[in-house]
This record gives sequence, structure tokens and C-alpha cells, in this order.
Amino acid sequence: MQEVKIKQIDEKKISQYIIKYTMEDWMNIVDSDVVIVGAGPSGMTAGYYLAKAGKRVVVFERRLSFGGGIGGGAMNFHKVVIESPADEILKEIEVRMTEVESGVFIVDTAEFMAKLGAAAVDAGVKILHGVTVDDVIFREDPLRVAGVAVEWTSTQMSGLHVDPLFVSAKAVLDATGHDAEIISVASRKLPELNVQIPGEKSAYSEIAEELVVVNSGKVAEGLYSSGMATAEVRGLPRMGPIFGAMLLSGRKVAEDILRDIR
Ligand code: 48F
Repeated sequence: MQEVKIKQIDEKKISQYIIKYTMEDWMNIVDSDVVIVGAGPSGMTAGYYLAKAGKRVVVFERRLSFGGGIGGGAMNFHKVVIESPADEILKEIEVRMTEVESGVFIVDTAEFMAKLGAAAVDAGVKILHGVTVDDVIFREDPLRVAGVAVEWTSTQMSGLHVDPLFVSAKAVLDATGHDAEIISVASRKLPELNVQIPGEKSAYSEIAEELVVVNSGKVAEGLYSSGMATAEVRGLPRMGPIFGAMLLSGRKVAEDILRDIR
């Protein structure tokens, strides 16, 4: 049998390396260009394009995974539908698609999640898991959102009374999906932002996709929405397991943020 010589390292050093390099990252993350809340399809697509354009982007994701609603597919069936022109984005990141009719594609959820996550990370996005965003930072004159408050998801789940830490950013993107959690908290705590939330409508897939894309963008100074958070904030219909608008709204909001924070 071939001998395997494995490098030996003691527990103290394992801890030291992890703590040192984690803290180095956090020292940069607390002063980001863009904070994206939610590692679902729209948030990761936005992060991919923002990082490719040279911005310092952090994605905070409450869960210990990425992909958001992609993993659940359609009633747990492992396929979702993509329509043109969103196939351009999936071609760029080498997700394999089956064209079932002109401009309509079927993709496997695991491949979609993995390659979108890898593309975002390779572009330079930091995705931090197990972190929940529960509030925003604001500034006056002019009134704007200037970052977020973050807490470990596990601390929140335990119900312990622990204050959060803060992360500054030039732009905050709410990519939290159906509940638009960040815009909801900002709307409630900062009525002067004048953001009302009508709530998402029932399904009407044919029109919902385009509406989500064109309505994604700035909600208040420093605060943006993409994906299903846009449907919630703009009162738009849902569309179910068709994901083109999630990708295209992420790309659209990235373009808007790049223009605004240039
Ligand atoms: O829900 P999600 O996938 O958002 P999306 O990009 O895509 C929606 C589709 O998946 C699907 C659909 C398409 O037709 O209807 O639902 O709009 O991903 C949102 C992510 O945000 C995380 C959550 O765990 C999920 O992974 N998230 C939600 N609230 C917070 C959060 C929070 N307060 N802090 C951190 N992460």
C-alpha cells in the first residue's frame, strides 16, 4: 500500500488561521461598496455583475447554503424554466440548458445553483452564510440608506438579546425574495423614506416576468430591490418556477447601482 504523508497541524494553529483570516475579511466587509441581502438567483446575479465591474460586494445569506428558491425547483421537481434573453446569462456562466421551444429552456436546479454561486464567487463576491440582516443604517441631508445591521442567524434563532454589528455601503440591495425584508423594515422604521409596500399579487406568469425586471432598481436613496422583493414592493404578480426575471432583474439592478455609485 502506498504511504500517505499528511501534514500535521495542531488545534491551536487551526483556530488561529481561521480567526486571523476571517477577521481580515470582516475588516474589509464592514466598508463595502454594495451589500446584497440574500443569495438567491437575483442577488447572486447582481453580485456577479457588480463584482465583475470592480465593486467590493458582500452577500449576506441567512441560511447555510446559496441559491434561495432555486433548490426547491418546482414543487421539489429538480427543473426550472428559463426564457430568453436570460439564457444569455446562463450561457455566460456555462449552465447547460435544453431548449424545449424557441426561447424557452429547462435547466437542472443543482447545476443552476452551483454555477451561479461559483460565478459570483469567481467574480469576487464574498458570500457570508448564517448571517441575517435585520435593519438598515440611515443618514440625513440627504436622507439615504447607508448600510445594514447584521446578526448571526443562530443568535436570532436562540432569542438571545445581542446587539448587531454594522456594515456600511454605498448601496444596499434587498434580494430577500417574497418578503422584501429589508425594504419592509426600512419602510416601517423610516416613514420619511416614503416607501409603501402594497404586497405581491397572485400568479400571472406571462406578464409578471417583464414587470419584475423593469421595476427592479432604486426604491429610496441607497436602497434597491431585485427579484421577488420587487414584486412585493411594487405590487406585482408572482410567476412560479420560471426564473428568467430573477436573473435579468439582478443584471438590471447591478447596472442601476453602477450608474448611481460611480
Ligand atoms: O427567495 P430567493 O430565491 O429570492 P429571489 O432572488 O428569487 C425568487 C425565486 O427563488 C422564486 C421565485 C421565482 O419565480 O418566485 O421564489 O427573489 O432568495 C432570497 C434569499 O434571501 C435570504 C433567504 O434565505 C434566501 O436564500 N434572506 C431572506 N431574508 C434575509 C435573507 C435576511 N433578512 N438576511 C439574510 N438573508
